[in-house]
Amino acid sequence: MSAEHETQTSPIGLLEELDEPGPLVGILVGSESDLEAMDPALAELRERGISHELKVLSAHRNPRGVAEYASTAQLRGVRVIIAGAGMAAALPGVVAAYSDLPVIGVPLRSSKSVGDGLDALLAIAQMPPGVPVACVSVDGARNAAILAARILAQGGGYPQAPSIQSEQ
Ligand code: RP5
Repeated sequence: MSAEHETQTSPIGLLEELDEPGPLVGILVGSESDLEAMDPALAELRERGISHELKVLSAHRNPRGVAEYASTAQLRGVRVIIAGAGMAAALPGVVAAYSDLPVIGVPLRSSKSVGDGLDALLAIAQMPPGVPVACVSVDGARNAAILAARILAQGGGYPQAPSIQSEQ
């Protein structure tokens, strides 16, 4: 991976970002080429009046940027992350590795897909135990937004929370 793909944020820039309340839903995509396929998610959230933000962050081309976003999203008030990616779709899984927020992965079909998006579907669904990602259908952006809305509609917390450490 070459250095020019890395985005550097200064510690001061990060602190300033933490001061601003974030939207409830963070939508990430792995590439600008994914944006159109995520339009139904944005439309659904807009229609429901749910605040959201959209960022292009590639797990492979900008892993540091993804780690930074995922590890600070909850502090900014984000409560659900939707991540859409195609091909070797690592983005939702990497986000889930850096955040305790619920992550909904959207496998995307691209012109370079194997099996019409089967590559991304498997990459997103086949997460190892302890690092969960909810996976919707190929190009299922609208369902991801509906699921995010349902998660947001639930009350917070549960009694006797188990340890967040997963059993390996
Ligand atoms: C994935 O590779 C992206 O999510 C996208 O679906 C696919 C192709 O990306 P580009 O080469 O169009 O940037 O990481």
